[in-house]
Amino acid sequence: MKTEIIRMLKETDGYLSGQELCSRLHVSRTAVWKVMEQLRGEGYEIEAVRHKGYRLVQAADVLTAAEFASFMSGRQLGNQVDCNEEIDSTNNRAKYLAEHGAPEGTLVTAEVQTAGKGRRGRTWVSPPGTGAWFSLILRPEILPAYASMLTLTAALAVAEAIEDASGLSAGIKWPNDVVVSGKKVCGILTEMSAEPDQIHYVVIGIGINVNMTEFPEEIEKTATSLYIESGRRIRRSELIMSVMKHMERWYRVFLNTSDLTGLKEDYMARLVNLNRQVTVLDPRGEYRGMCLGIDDNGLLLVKREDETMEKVMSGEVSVRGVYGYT
Ligand code: BT5
Repeated sequence: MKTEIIRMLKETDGYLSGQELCSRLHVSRTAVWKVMEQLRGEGYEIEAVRHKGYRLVQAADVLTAAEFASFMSGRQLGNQVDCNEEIDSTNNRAKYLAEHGAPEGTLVTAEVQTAGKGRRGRTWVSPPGTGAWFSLILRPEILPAYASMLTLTAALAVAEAIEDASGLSAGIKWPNDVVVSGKKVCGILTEMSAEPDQIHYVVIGIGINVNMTEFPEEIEKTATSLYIESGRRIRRSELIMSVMKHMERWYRVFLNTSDLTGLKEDYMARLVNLNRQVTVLDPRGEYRGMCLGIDDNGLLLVKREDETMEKVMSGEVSVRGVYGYT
């Protein structure tokens, strides 16, 4: 009933009469009033006027199952949500749920992560209440070798969702960073369980700096948040569900061909490395070159200074701009 009430309040322009709520939900006025009190307690600003009814002044910035469900309309991704207050890492929780049969589309969120993970053992800074730290379980019927392309697919979905929610223009630093004004606003960590020819599940972990006002010293120069860039606070649940919406679209496009043919153009349009000098931090030897985009499999095309072409795989290397982070 809570979800229904949130949804009805959001859909109504003006006041929603108590009478209508009671008859649509088949419950008493007292029951409706109790839910309204509960929602107020969670931070929803709801106005109640005699003879008019209830009006949602402002939804709360909460990550609850009812709030997420109020956005759903027949979509697959995000149709089941596991909301956590404090957790080591939403990726770990998602992997646990996937091992125990959680279906494709299950979304795991947390207010705070105590051991947020980046790639290759790095740390992801995930303070309480201000970021969107979440993981999505997918079970694609593709070869395991193709799974890394899902990171690029997710980066595109996140960039679009950020633009929708904040109006900021969001670029992508290959393969897994979303950047605003040259700084990292989101990182993506894809993990998978598979046999040589079959995927059991893929977990896509996404961390977006939403309402943070400051960062620890070690990332201060390279990290930013949507709030810092736009001056506006953004409701995290809305942003996360927007990522689900965009991801749903691009995931289908990806599955059609099992490669990036259908989304390469949109990805490249946001690629901040494009036509720029990059340094490829290859463990076998660092080199410089000009970034010419990505191929259909998401490999980065780099023309070395001696004119030879390299196809860079995301698992092996990091790419840096020659003059800084991007
Ligand atoms: C990433 O790794 O960018 C992947 C981050 C994925 C985080 C999400 S949150 C939900 C889910 N659960 C998890 O445990 N993880 C995922 P990488 O490309 O390795 O970048 C890590 C580097 O980014 C660090 O070494 C820092 O330099 C920097 N960094 C750490 N926290 C940051 C933050 N909040 N914002 C910007 N940069 C950060």
